[in-house]
Amino acid sequence: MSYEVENSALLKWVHDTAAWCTPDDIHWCDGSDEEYDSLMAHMTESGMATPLQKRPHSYLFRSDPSDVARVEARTFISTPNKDDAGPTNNWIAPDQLKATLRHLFHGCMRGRTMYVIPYSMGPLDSPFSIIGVEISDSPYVVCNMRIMTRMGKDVIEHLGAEGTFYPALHSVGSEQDVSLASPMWPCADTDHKYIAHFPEERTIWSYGSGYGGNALLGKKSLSLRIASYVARQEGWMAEHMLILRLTNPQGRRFHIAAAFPSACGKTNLAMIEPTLPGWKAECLGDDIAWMMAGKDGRLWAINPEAGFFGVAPGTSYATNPAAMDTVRRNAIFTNCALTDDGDVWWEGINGSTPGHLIDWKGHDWTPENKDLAAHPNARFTAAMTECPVLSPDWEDPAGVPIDIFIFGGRRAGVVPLVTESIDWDHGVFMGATAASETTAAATGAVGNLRRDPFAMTPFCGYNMADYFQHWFDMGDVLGDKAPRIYYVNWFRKSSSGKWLWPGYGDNSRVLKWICERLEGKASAVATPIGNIPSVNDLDMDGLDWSHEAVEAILRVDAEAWKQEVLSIEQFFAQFGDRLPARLRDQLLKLAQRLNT
Ligand code: OXD
Ligand code: MN
Repeated sequence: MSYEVENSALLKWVHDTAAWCTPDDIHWCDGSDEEYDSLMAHMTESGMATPLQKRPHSYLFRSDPSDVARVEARTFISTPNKDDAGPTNNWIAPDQLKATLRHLFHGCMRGRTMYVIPYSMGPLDSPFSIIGVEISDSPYVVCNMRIMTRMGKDVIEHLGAEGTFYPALHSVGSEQDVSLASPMWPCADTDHKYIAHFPEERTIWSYGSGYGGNALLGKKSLSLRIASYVARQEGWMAEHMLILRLTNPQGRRFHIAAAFPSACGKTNLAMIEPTLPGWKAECLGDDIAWMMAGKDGRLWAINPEAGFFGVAPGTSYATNPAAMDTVRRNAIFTNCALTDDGDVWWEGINGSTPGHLIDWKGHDWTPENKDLAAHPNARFTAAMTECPVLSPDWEDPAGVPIDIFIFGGRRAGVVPLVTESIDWDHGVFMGATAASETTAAATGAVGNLRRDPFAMTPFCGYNMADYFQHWFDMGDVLGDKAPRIYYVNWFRKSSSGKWLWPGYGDNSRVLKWICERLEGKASAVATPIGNIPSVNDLDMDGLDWSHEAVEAILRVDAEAWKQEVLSIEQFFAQFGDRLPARLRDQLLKLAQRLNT
């Protein structure tokens, strides 16, 4: 240990865990460059990491082919009372789940090193921040946590003798001896993977997967599942949202927090390069926002993370130049393809397809090959500080004041490009009924429509009906200082299956309309589903677009929305009496507006 640990609760937990998991060694992480480099050197030696000749200080990893995404079916919210986890979460009683896991964790680190990873979500000096300690037997996890969080010695100093921390225990599982040269990290088979959360104890136990969302426990597990539970108790919000600062040509700033399901373009929007002249965007975060009412009554937000864990396929200099520049150096890549000259490659990176690659499974690949060279959920891990459009205020311990909430999803039909909520309650209804076609970010079928309220279905650490009520409660606290709420759909298609909207930098056209609505400058048309820009309200300068094409993307089809009402009714039914009356009321009002 390169530092003194005075915190007896931490020392005891580490001691007890070591006695139980029986690692060969214990390594207390200090978060230094030397530590990172030496772990990478070790993993390079064992064949697990491939240093990239073309990107300084960057490495490629490949997972086991079965360990490529979050496993929602194996993710549990273990509250003593099943109803407190609610119908959208998997539940096993804490005693039973712990008994199963006690058995699995027993001796699971034999032959391996146990890493103690102290980390802070949020800047150490922020009133928002939470200290966690993850114990893991994966050096890949250590290196990723170093990028994704503030990790190491400073956290231990901050914790001191008496400070409290959220414990998280992780093992890749498997009997496989990782000291043997292995090109992939080991993992357990699907039925023995458990991503277990005990919200009342603020504790996480994750077994059997080395993949990001299942293993980097500061991210989804602590900052969303556990934090959302704590946030409700303490009166703040933990949301699956990017944070973006937009400055208009007159120099007025708008702060936007936006929730989209996984792999629906949050990172692209967080790093948007507006195509509209004079508009400037700065990134503050691409995945998670913690928000509290400030002394001024407004809602203030921080991004608790220190890095990006983004989806690589589809990222290119055309779609997200800032992300491409973010990963030029000091990055970790997972399940991307490898070029012969030592660079990474993925579908949608643009440019010509190389004649030969090593695919994400480690096999030779040529363009005739029908399989994808990179896994569709291949990822990059990179520090926020590598991002060329990072806001200078990204670490402000007070956060930034949020003006606008945006919800959205991937919908080929029905949902127009942008809709403004009528009021807070209607905005909460929009968030609660958000729906999206599923992506490769989680295991399971891709392209199925599912309701994903507030993009929190996989991440809400308690009963979703109570979470809806929490949104109403926050609105009551914020009153007329509450952010305005919008719903967007960049993904609408024509009947022949063509995208109707160019997306990416041109999404700034929609953001401009939203900002001008806040300033009272832009007009809108009231429709049964909310306020929509008319064709002339959207700034389409510089785009060769017909009136009809803009109309098509803004169209509200009342008949299709009547079907939506039926589907929302079905979706709400699962929450029974726990569903807030204010949501039922909103559904009724929508039905009435559609029928008149
Ligand atoms: C993520 C996800 O990794 O949502 O951010 O899956
Ligand atoms: Mn996410």
